[in-house]
Amino acid sequence: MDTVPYPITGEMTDDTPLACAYATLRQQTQTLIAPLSPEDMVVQSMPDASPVKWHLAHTTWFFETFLLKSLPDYTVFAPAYAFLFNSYYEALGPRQPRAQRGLLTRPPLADILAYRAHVDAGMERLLQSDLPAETESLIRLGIAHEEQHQELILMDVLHLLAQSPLKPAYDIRANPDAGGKPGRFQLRPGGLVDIGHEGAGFAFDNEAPRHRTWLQPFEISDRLVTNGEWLAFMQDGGYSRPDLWLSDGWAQVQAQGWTAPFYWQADGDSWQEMSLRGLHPIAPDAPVTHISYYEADAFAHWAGARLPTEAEWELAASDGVLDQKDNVAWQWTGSAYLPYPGFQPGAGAVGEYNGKFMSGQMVLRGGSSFTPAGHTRPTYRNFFKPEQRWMRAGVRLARDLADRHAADGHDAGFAADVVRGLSARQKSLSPKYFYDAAGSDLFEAICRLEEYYPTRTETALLTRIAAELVADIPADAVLVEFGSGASDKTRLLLDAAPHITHYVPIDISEDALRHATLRLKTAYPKLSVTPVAGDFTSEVKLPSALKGRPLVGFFPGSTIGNFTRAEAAAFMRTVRGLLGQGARLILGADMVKAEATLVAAYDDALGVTAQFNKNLLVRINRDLGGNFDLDAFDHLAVWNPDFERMEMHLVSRKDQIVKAAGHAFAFKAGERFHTENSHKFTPASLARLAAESGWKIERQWISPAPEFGIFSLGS
Ligand code: SAH
Ligand code: AVI
Repeated sequence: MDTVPYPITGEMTDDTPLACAYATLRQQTQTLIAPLSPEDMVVQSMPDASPVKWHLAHTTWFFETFLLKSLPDYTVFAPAYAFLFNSYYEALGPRQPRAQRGLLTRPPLADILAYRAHVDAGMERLLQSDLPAETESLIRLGIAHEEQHQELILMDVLHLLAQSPLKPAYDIRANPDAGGKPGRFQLRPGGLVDIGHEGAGFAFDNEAPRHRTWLQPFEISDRLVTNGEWLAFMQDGGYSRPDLWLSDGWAQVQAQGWTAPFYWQADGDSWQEMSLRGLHPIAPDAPVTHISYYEADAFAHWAGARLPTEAEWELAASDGVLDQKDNVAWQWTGSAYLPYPGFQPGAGAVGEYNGKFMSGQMVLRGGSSFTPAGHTRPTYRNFFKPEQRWMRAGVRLARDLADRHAADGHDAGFAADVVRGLSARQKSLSPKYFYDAAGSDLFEAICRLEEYYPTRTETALLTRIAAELVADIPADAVLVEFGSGASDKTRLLLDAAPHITHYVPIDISEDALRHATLRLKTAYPKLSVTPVAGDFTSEVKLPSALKGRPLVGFFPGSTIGNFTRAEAAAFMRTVRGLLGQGARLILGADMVKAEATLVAAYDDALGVTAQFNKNLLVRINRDLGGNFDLDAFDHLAVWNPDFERMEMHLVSRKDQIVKAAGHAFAFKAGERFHTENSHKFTPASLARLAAESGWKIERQWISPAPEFGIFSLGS
């Protein structure tokens, strides 16, 4: 049999002439069933799914009933079909019970195809006449209705084929879902916004009226949750921890024995997934699909986030900040499916289309790879029961701003520090504020720069000495990392010391921490990872479950250089107290070297470091209502020989007044806003620092130029 690719291309719009739209629609349905055998089209695999033959007849019945039946020149094809193919319209009389649609072996498929041709002929005649607007809208509704059934056909066929031990493909050429880019939470200011459909184009009745609603500021992920992330959730006991689940969801987990998404199937230690292409290994970067609302909600809870409301989703979609908006999977929202204020269902039997389902269901937004092209829109409200899983549903995360503040643990102080820092004679701010989500990404980009030698040099050194470095780490040790960022260097230690069983990354950047944790959990399934989000200069508490285990501190990257000498000593004392008597600390510190090498590392040719520096202004503008003009400041990197440190500044290009955090600050032309120190060390200055803070240098390794040092300290 010839197969055809899906989804159906040849997008139809509101401007497509009606007769053409109708003919295209009906042809597209025929195309969709081409890969199926007559047997495939009769079976009903569960009460929620209908046989394809029934879909073919029901969509035809819709046009016959609502448009043709009352016309003088139309003959009803078969009066019995009114009972067989009515779906749920009470006003149109009794019908075949939904769960028994699969018992309709008669009429045979050939009769249904003849029924379609008969109705198509009637519709063609109707479409040739001059139609009142009301009839045109009913035809548009019939078209949108059959498009919905085109998606249902794919959902139901997938469910049917998944029941077969042969796991057959509907179409081996069906497109796999592409993985997204790493993804980021997009901050949306919210406020008084309008949502819902308005205007001339087609929309279902449930999308109107457009109305005003209030949104607190929020953050929404620009991509969908991936299979890899879902795997991490599962490995962290996602399906066995009642604390993550809604009560009804937990009841479903137990009653249905859920341990993975609907179409996942264990294959030894890994997982396979049934799709329209048949059974295949899951792709970690592809979005997770076929999960219930309950699972989506539990995942969000586990990830320290929540599902977006439908209004948040619609606003973000209209603002163009969402990737994978409508081409992979419908996205569960946290909104119950309810009428909008002022909602009026259509008159007559079609009034039953949407309105009567407004209880006990949740809204999904977007569209999926099963949705016909052009069918959906940003105001579209799909809805399903929270336990249903056979639809192509996925997850997009959202967060309250308050969560982010609480998790970062420093935002309450951000405004105060900015006001204090910009009010001082020498304007300055702690470099810890560089690391919002964008700042963390920019830092990672810096690490890949030709001129930024520290990352490359330290990584090479760690690789070379890893075995010696971990030689005396005891079994069952806990590795505690300060300023862990992407946790890339950590892997060198973990690979050399598989007997490290616990890892505690501490970082102020909640986004960096979340990404690193997910990646590490996937790469080291046996490692227990307990991230701690917060400022390591304030009081850090280690997870109490780890008490009594041997602790090893890890502080790479020369982040120690970002403290002043006094702060560095105080920090090292705090770390000693935290790790306890007998602990070890592996410290990475950049060494003093030629000024030209240093300046180039902090003022790269591509301007990435300048962007990192200016991101501080972006952050003040966004989080503190600032109005910094990025073009009115220059990035400056200078070597300060007196303090043996690189300094970063933002230099005002002109006299200007800038507002932030409800205050106004004056900048003179040429005035410097000091944003970072990066102290460089010598063996002697590091020995002094260790001695001042109660540590002993037990071993040290210093790379050949560009010199970078690794110090193994004991207490
Ligand atoms: N260790 C990594 C990352 C170094 S970048 C490496 O060597 O490549 C510095 C990291 O420290 C960033 O991830 C930043 O978010 C974090 N950081 C900076 N100041 C911090 C603070 N006060 N508390 C906790 N983390 C901080
Ligand atoms: C994180 N820290 C050690 C980096 C440094 O080199 O001081 C941050 C950085 N600033 C500019 N480039 C990189």
